[in-house]
Amino acid sequence: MPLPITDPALPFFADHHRELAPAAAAWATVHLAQQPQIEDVDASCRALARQLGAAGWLQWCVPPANEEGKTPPLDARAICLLRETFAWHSSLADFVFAMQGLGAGAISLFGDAAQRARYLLGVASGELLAAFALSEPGAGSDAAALACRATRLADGSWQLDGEKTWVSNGGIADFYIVFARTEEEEEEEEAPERSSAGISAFIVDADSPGLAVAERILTLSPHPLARLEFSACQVPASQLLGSPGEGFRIAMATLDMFRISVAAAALGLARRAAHEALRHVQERRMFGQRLADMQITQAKLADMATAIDAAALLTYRAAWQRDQGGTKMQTTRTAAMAKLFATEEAQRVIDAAVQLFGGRGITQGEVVEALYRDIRALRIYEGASEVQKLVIARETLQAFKDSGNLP
Ligand code: COS
Repeated sequence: MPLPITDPALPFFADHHRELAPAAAAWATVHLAQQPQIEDVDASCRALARQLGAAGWLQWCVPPANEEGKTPPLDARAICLLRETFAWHSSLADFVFAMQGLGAGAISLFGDAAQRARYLLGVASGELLAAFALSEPGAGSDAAALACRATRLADGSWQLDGEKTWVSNGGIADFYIVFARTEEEEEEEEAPERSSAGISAFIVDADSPGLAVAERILTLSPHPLARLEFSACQVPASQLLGSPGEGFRIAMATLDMFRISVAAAALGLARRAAHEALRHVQERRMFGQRLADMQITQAKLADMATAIDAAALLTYRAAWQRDQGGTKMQTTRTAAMAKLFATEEAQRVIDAAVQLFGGRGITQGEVVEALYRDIRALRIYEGASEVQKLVIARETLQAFKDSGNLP
C-alpha cells in the first residue's frame, strides 16, 4: 500500500530511508492518533517522548557514537521522513520529536565528549526533555539583538542574567540550550547594541539555581511554551557549548538543519488535511452530486495536490543536499526555501480543506480544525517566513556575485 507521506522511491532517498519510511508509518498507525483536544499537554509530551524513545525513533535526532567515539552526522532525510510521518498522525508527537532534535542537535553538532555523554543518551531514550532558548522579548527574528548576559566568574564558571521567551518545552524541559552575550564589560561599553559576535551557547540544567519559569504561554495549538528568567543563574564552566563567541554560529547552523525538518512537518500536516478533504468530497453530496464531481472542488484539489508535491520536492532536495555535504551557501539557501514554501503552502492547503468541510471544518473535534490551529506557528517559529526570504535573497545575491549565475 502506498504511504501517506512522500514516496521514498524518489531518487533523493537511499535504501535505508526506503526501509525507515514504511516502518515509521506502521508504528505511527498503531501508536499515534491525531487528538483534536488534549487534556494534559505536559503529561502527553512526557509520555510521547518516552514512547518515541522506546521505539528507537529519537535515535535519529541523537545518532549514537561509533566505535571511535565519533558521532555520525545527523541524517536530514531520515529526520524529515519521521517528522512528516509523525505530523500526519499527531502534531504533538511531531512537536516532541522536533524539540528533542533541536535541543540535542546543538549538542550533537557542537558538544564535547563529556557533554554528549551526559545528555544525549537521556534525550534518545526520552527520559530527558530538551529545549532551545534563543528568542527574547526584544529579539525574535533579529536574534543578534539578544540581551541575555553571561559573565565569567573568578572560578571560571558563568553567571547568566536576562530572559528568554517562546521557549518550546519551557517548563517541562530537563535542560535548555541558552544563548547569551559573553563580551567583557569594557568591550561592551563600546560594542554596538546588536552584534552576532560575542554570543555564546550554554547547556543550562532546568534545576540550576537562579533559573525560573516566569510564565507559561498559552497558544492557538497547545504545547508547552514558557518565558524563562535568569537571575544570577549559576552555570559551571563545563556547560559552555563550543567556544566563547561561537554561539550565533551554533544557533544558525542548528536552525539550518532543523528548518528543513519544519518544512517536512508542514508537509505532513498538509497531506493529512488533503487526505481528510479527499475522503470528505467523495462522500458529501450537494446539488444532486458529490462534492468531488464539481469542477470548483476539483480546482481546489488540483491546487492542493500540486502545492504538496512542490513542497515535498523542495524539502527533500534540501535534506538530500545537506546529507551530501553541500556547501553552507547551498544548504542554508535550500533549507530556507523549503521552510518558507512548505509552511506557507501547508497553511493554504489546510485552509482549503477547512473550506471544503464547510461548517464541520471549524467544529472542535474535527481533524481539519485542529490542523488549522496546528499549522499557524510553523510560519513563525525557527525563523519566520520573512526571515527565510531575507536568507534566500542574501544567499542568492552572494552566489550570483561569486559565480555570475543564478544558483
Ligand atoms: N550557519 C553557520 N553560520 C552562520 C549561519 C549559518 N546558517 N548564518 C550566519 N552564520 C554566521 C555568519 O557566517 C556570521 O559569522 P561571521 O561574523 O564570522 O562572518 C555570523 O553568523 C553572523 O551572520 P549574519 O551577519 O548573517 O547575521 P544576521 O544577524 O544578519 O542574521 C538572520 C540575520 C535574520 C538570518 C538571523 O538573525 C536569523 O536567522 N533570525 C531568526 C532567528 C530564529 O530563527 N529565531 C527562532 C528561534 S528558535 S524557535
